[in-house]
Amino acid sequence: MSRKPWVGGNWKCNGTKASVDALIKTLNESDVPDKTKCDVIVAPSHIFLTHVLSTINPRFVVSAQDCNQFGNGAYTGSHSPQMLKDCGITTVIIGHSERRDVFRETDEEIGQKIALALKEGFDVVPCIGEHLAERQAGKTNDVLFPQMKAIAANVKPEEWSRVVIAYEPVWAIGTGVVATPQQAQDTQKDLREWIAKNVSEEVAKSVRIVYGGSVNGANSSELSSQPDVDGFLVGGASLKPEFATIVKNIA
Ligand code: G2H
Repeated sequence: MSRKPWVGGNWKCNGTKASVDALIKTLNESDVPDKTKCDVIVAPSHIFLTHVLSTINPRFVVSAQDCNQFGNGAYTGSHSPQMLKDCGITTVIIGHSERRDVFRETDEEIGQKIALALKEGFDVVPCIGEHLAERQAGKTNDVLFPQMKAIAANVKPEEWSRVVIAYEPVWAIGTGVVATPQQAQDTQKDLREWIAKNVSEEVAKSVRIVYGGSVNGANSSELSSQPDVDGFLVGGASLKPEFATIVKNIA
């Protein structure tokens, strides 16, 4: 694989001050390969972002799990990219399926968030994924390609180097049902072909597409052997010491 592996830990809405400190200690003491071998990000809840940033080894990049599409102003409860940047955050996950399904975010809003975050200089991690019924109906690409279109419409040619696409089938998220390596490979190959056709061959070759959905220390090795799987977005297992195993399995 010519692209540098990328592994993200999405801590979601989890943690206490004590458990976050314990997790940081575990990561700081882990022997994950250095930044030249693999990009590793951790995405705590917004409330812990500055604490994590000031205590974690700078080998790890600290990411937000979301940002708003408006900037600063009268937007109660939200966090602007400008505010996150001022706090030292450089990466943001956008359009996770929980944002889409629980918070009813649309492709249009997700596109606006991507555009603003990129404009503010962030690395962005847009997420896409199909539901089980959609996969079973053979409509996976009918769902993923419009999601990709909404993302691509908001990325300028020179910004693609700051984009990592996370493919997360919704049926695999937090369920313990992981996509088979072949399912992940086939889908991510289709996504790369879509990018080649609709963005450019160059971006298709260089952009990293990572898989998310019940990744753990045991299944990550085989998944990472697939040519179009450039890494992982990890939820549940990123709260455990096995996160380091997942990184080591792909780096
Ligand atoms: C998918 C993933 C992290 P989990 O949401 O983004 O979570 O690994 O718990 O399925």
